[in-house]
Amino acid sequence: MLKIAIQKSGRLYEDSIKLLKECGIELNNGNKQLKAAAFNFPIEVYFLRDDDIPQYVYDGVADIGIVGENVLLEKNKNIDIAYRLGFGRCRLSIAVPKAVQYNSIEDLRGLKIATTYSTILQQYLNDKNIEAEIHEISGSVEIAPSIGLADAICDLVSSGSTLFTNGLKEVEVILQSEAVLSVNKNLTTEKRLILDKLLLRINSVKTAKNNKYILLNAPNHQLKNIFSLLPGMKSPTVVPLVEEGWSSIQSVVNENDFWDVIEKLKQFEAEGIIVIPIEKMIV
Ligand code: PRT
Ligand code: ZN
Repeated sequence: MLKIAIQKSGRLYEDSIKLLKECGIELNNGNKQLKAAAFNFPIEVYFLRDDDIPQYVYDGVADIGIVGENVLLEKNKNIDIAYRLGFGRCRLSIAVPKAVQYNSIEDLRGLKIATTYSTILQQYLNDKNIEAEIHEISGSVEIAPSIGLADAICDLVSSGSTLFTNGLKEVEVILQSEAVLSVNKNLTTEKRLILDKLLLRINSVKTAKNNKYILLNAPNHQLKNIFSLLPGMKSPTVVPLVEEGWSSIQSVVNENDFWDVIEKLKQFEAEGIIVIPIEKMIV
């Protein structure tokens, strides 16, 4: 049995549960209890505060945990990252009041910076050779400058609207973060095997999300051009159409190149282009 810790409630909860579901793992009960067993996979889910997850994984109370990389680095525990999960994206940044003139990191010298991320911030300032006073607080960091508690802040940012509404501007990005699957370093062979099975499922879900299945018709004289755009998993599937000189092509296209590829396909006389989401993809 593999024990996985996820956030009990908060920004990572929904996506963590969704990921387990997409991996075909069904839980017996909701997050009202501290833990829930899956009935179709040897895994037990612990619902915890995100700040506690690195310690639990480090101690082996949980074997693995889904947590923001920002929290993992702040807690500075010796645990591995097995997978970058691509949700809960944000950045840890330093911000100062809008009216303050800011030219370079040198301007932080001697300032008082409020944060809940003192470990990461201290490390960053050391690396940059900047001496500043770190004022650790437990929440509502963004109001610290306006109440005279600090000259600057270091906090998580996603849309930037919290900074904006508090009259602050982002001046340095310390870290780009996302949710990660963290793993205890001393898993037994049995647990490692379950983890490998889970990773195979996670990978197939994530790969599927990054790709689309594409079907189209094209005149045969354009096939070479079209193949150069659509490498597919091995190579594209081509089926002749009843109409002389035409073929139907099936392939897989990466989400990042998607619109680019579609535009070029049209230039190569492709017609009847159909795009279908992929549920799982094992390469
Ligand atoms: O109760 P528990 O301790 O488990 O939860 P929490 O309140 O400590 O954490 P939670 O749920 O707020 O965040 C969990 C994780 O989500 C964080 O550790 C990050 O990895 C990730 N994440 C992604 C964020 C954000 N985006 C985010 N925007 N965490 C916090 N914020 C906050 C930020 O602190 C600031 O107050 O949102 C505000 C800024 O957002 P914008 O959109 O206005 O820029
Ligand atoms: Zn927390």
